[in-house]
Amino acid sequence: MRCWGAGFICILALAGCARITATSGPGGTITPSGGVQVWKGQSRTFTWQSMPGHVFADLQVDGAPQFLNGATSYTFNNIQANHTVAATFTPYSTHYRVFNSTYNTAGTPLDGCNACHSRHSTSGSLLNTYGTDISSKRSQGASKYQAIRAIEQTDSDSDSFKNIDEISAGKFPGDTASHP
Ligand code: HEC
Ligand SMILES: [Ca+2]
Repeated sequence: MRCWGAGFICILALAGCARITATSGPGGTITPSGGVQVWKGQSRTFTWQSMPGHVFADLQVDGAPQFLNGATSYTFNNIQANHTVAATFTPYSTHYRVFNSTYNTAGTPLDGCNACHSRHSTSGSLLNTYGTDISSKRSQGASKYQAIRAIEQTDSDSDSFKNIDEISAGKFPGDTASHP
């Protein structure tokens, strides 16, 4: 049963309703969006989609960043209070393009900034261990392409799997919790 927006049923049963406010930044959309009314105790799933030239960057729930590891939806279970959910998107970076075209990772969990950044950071300051290894090759003069090729046999996150084996398996080479 639906809980109607500012409508009749919700006014009658105000105590039984909660609202989830879903927003998306430029470069993408979230579904459903806006003020979503639900009956308390219900669940609600939100999905997001980036627009061409952009990639999903970050999901904040009640203002807190979520660590999604490639998930493309978020579900509130047993909703008891109002919540917010906000998806943000970012334009492609060159590193991102080079990585995706080299390893064919578009549409896989690795298709995002967090292959190299611990979490998307618009300042670019948060590199994970794999990103840090790329960065040190770069400072020795390697191009972006050369840098990722040069560390294929390296185990950046020390989880005993080489970067190339992790990437081939769709796992994160800079995250010890993710491996084949
Ligand atoms: C394949 C690894 C990789 C991916 C994927 C990646 N980055 Fe980066 N990024 C780096 C590295 C490494 C640096 C540090 C600069 C360098 O060494 O080239 C960096 C630096 C940055 C910077 C700092 C400015 C600069 O260019 O130095 C920004 C901003 C940034 N990245 C944004 C992004 C965004 C946004 C995405 C996703 C669309 C992304 N990055 C995806 C590796 C990556
Ligand atoms: Ca590894």
